[in-house]
Amino acid sequence: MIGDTKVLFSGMQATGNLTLGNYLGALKNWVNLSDEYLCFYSVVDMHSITVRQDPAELRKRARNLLHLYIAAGLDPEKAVIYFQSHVSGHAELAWILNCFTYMGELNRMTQFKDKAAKHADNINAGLYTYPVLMAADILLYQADVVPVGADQMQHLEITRDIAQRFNKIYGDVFTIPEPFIGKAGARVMSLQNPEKKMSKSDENPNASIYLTDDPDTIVRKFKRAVTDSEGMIAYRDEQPGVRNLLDIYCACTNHTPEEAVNEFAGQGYGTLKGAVAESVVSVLRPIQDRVKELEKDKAYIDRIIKENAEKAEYYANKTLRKVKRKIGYPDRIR
Ligand code: ATP
Ligand code: LTN
Repeated sequence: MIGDTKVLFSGMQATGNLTLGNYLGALKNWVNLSDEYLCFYSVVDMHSITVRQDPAELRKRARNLLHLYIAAGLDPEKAVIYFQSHVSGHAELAWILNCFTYMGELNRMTQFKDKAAKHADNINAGLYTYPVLMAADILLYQADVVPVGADQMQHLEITRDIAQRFNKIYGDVFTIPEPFIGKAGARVMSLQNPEKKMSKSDENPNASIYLTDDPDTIVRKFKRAVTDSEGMIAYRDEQPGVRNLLDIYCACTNHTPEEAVNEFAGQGYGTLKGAVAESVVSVLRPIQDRVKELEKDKAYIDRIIKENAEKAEYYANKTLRKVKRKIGYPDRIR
């Protein structure tokens, strides 16, 4: 809470190509929240280096992600859109919170287990304490709400546990954040294996729709999407592939599953796939066009980067000063 405005924080990693899952499950739900909340949307480049990155590539992707935030409809004059690495408070608070987090808690994190298995040659301490940096992101701004996909709930729970533990010792320092899960598109599944979530790190490019895919690619990927042999369009657990297509269609057209099932009643999977592809193309086209415009406007983007880093830093420092005093760091003499 800042004054009487509630604070919202969320972030996304600048690793890999963003997918339709990232858009429908996260970005899309962030739009239009800045009237109600003071919103912080970070490009979490510090989290990105928990896996090895090519420096030029990371720099480019981080900036692209900032463009995408704006192109998707976030207003950078209202919401604080910034790079995590520009505000050193994230690293400072993360260190402090590391000292209030148990290894037993971190050992339970499923994302760590998954990523450690995937990057067996580089299981670094940063990957292990990733959730603590995420807790620092959220607590640094005293966030009341955190929009995240279902896969990030465990990290939000550990954030709450760390904050409560800290508050119990030092008094009410941190706001305890609540999750905020959007309805539509909460979990977009892989087009090649509908039991698995669509993920930007999937090796099979046909499994994911990337936000940069052109219309032909989108149509082709949906044509190849895995369905089943039931030959009937229904919204049910037994047909995860078809259900995923219906979910995507609904998220793109704002229809309910019942409406969609009625619309496609008696039709074949080919018709459904064509309609889903078309709905996705019309959602992505304006975003892709806007990204192209923003890429040309370097001066504008530079100003946003500078001003928002300063804004974020101002709020971050307020919390940090309080935390440092509470834990007993000596006062700085100026
Ligand atoms: P990676 O494959 O590198 O783990 P990812 O595609 O799973 O990446 P993240 O960077 O972990 O994406 O997530 C960014 C945001 O997008 C998070 O809020 C996450 O919950 C959401 N998200 C990611 N994948 C999906 C999905 N398939 N459906 C809905 N939301 C998703
Ligand atoms: N771990 C998240 C990204 C992330 C985040 C955050 C999300 C980093 N810090 C703070 C919400 C709030 C992810 O991989 N999606």
